[in-house]
Amino acid sequence: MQISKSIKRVIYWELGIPLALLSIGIYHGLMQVIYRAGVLREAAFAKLDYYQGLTLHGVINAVVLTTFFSVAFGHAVVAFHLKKEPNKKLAWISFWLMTIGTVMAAWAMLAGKASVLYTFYPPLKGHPLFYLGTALLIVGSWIPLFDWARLYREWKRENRDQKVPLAVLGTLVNHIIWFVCTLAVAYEVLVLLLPWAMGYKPTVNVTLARTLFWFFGHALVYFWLLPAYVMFYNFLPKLAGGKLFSDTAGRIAAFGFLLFSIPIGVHHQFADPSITKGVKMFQSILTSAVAIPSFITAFTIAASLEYAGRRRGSKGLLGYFGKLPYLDTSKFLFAYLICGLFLFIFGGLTGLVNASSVLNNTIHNTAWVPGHFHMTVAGPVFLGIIGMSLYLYSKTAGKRIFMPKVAVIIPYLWTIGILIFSTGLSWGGLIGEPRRTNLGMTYLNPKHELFTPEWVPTTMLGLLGGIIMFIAGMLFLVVFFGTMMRKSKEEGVLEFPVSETVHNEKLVPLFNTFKPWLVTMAVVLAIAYVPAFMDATKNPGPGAGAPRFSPDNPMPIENKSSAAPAVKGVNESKTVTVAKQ
Ligand code: HAS
Repeated sequence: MQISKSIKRVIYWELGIPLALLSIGIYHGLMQVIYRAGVLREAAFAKLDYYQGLTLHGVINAVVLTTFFSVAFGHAVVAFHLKKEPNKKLAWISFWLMTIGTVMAAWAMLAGKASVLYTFYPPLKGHPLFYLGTALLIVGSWIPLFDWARLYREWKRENRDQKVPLAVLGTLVNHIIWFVCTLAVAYEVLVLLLPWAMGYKPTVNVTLARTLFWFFGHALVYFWLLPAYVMFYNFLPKLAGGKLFSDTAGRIAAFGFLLFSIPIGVHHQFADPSITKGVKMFQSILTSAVAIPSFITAFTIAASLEYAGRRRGSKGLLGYFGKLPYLDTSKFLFAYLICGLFLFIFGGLTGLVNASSVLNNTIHNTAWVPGHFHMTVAGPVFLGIIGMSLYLYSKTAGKRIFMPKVAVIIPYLWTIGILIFSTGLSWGGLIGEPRRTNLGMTYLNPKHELFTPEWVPTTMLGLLGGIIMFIAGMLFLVVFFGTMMRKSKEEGVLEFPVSETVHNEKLVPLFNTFKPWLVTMAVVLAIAYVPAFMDATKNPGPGAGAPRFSPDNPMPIENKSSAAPAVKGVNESKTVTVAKQ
């Protein structure tokens, strides 16, 4: 199908800007493993401090790239499947809000005024422009949902007896989750953090801020994941040479995420004393429930791949794995998606370990956690994003891929890198290696009294994996921007490799409408979160809350020279430890 130049352009900018920023993001990923392995034993390199680099790494890779991509991919999916174009004016307003917000936050981070990591936990204080920029990025990404919902309603009126295309259903579910969960972080930023960061309020309730953040924070990971799920269900079976095993399974999975993505954020706060045991227990159980849509996906996609393999002549129980188009340059997207799925097996299993409040005590705030999330967000999510960005751009621009053989090898190289890197981090985490720590300054410095030799092999594995990932990432940027610089060889079209289904399943009205799911979502949210917010409001910690701290000083900002804490009852050194972790 053809789309207007204006919508094409908005999509290109939304793919291109975050991918250009990715060069900064992956450079700081490489610096992380270098610092942590003790190769560098300094607090800063090239005038960029360790926490500044880690903030840039997290915010660019996990927030900016994912948000821009989800909006661009959403425009393409909705336009293609509903055969209706998004409103151009709204698409550009959304783009500009997201871009201005990104520039504001990027300035604050690059100037070293917001080294507060992507979780921006108080009492670490960032520059107000960092918070405002993040808020603008979020508000910009809300706009398309309302426009797509309008197109969806129009389409429904015109196609009363038809199933809503699964890809559109997944995209709408994703942006509804995003809209609801970001309301909490918008409140945190605008009502709690901004007035405090600007000095209008002396203290902030740290527990409440963290609870609001994680209301958003865990749903955020499914906002990252769902575009990849849209690709797994709708495109992967066709790329593999087969069909989707069950479309209904995809619908159940999508609505399952709608119910269970948000009311589980407290599983990031199992160690927070202000939240009571009952709330933690309830959200721990719901966390197990959120794994169900992923288990459904694992079996449905495995069955779809088996179907494809058998069509290609495979024999035996697992013979189909040998018949898939792993290195076919004309179907390079397959390589990105299958590698992501493979990594997600380990990402999912480590997630289930985290979800148990008992096991969580062992791994919380250790290197195990980045070990887990690099096999999820840097696995299916990142590979889906870069693979689809290249696919979408080359198709709609009518350009051939630059270095196609390299393009198809990149995801395998990346997967090898992640497997080595995450093995190092997970192993290190199990023997106490902390996350978010510049280990080269102390624990990995043989001259320091805290030197811990057990962490030498684990951080060396991290370093080796990190270098391989860096090479794969840079190669991708060469391929993507090399493709951009090529001349168009044919007319560009918006086209996806849409899979047919194996069975012609009946339309089940419950899985073709949003209303009952939205009501249930509201009820589950209220049950899970009203008690959590009551806990957080009742127990703000010592004093009325925490004053402002900068990452480089254990004293509150208001009272730099004095040994006494600025606010009665606040133990400043403890507060800083909590904030960094
Ligand atoms: Fe998580 C922490 C629990 C999924 C990301 N998670 C994090 C953090 C991030 C993150 C970024 O309960 C750190 C946040 C921070 O900075 O503090 N997570 C889970 C659970 C799941 C889960 C239960 N996480 C994700 C996804 C992420 C992500 C997805 C990003 C996209 N996570 C936790 C918990 C913590 C946590 C605690 C807090 C830890 C702490 O203490 O700080 C589940 O959704 C996972 C379910 C997944 C599965 C896997 C299904 C497998 C599939 C693949 C099949 C493969 C096939 C192909 C068919 C059950 C679908 C085979 C092909 C071949 C070639 C073999």
